[in-house]
Amino acid sequence: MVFSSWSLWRPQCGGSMTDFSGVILSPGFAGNYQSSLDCSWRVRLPIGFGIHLQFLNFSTEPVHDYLEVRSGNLETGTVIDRFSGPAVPDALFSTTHETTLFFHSDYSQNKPGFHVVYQGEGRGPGALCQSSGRSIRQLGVRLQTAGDEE
Ligand SMILES: [Ca+2]
Repeated sequence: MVFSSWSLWRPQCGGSMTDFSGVILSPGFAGNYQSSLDCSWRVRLPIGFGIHLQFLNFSTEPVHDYLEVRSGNLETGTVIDRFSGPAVPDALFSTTHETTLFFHSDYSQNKPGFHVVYQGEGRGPGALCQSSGRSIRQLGVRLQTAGDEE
């Protein structure tokens, strides 16, 4: 029993999560991660939910090893932020219902890596209306600008 729950929680290189809360650990945490890793963890929640990310531990080789937080999936998502070095990043909120964490390490100098917890949070119908209202306004401005140029 103890052995099976340990293997369940053993840090892995990447994963796919749909739970409303969870833990993301660099491979081998709290020992050092390995060299030459490219791991991605994807969190998918229902539309209308974002996730809070909280960094409990963070340490990578500066510049060469880094953790990226991307909105959407690995292929088409945009990078929200990239973290590297010894400083523990501040908590952040990803507003998209799908968020990907991507970790890269190069060929040398490994560190303990990271321990991140996430928690889903509904943005509510008010938040959704607000963001669509903003895109309509932006569209209006673009149309107006295009008209002025003609
Ligand atoms: Ca390295």
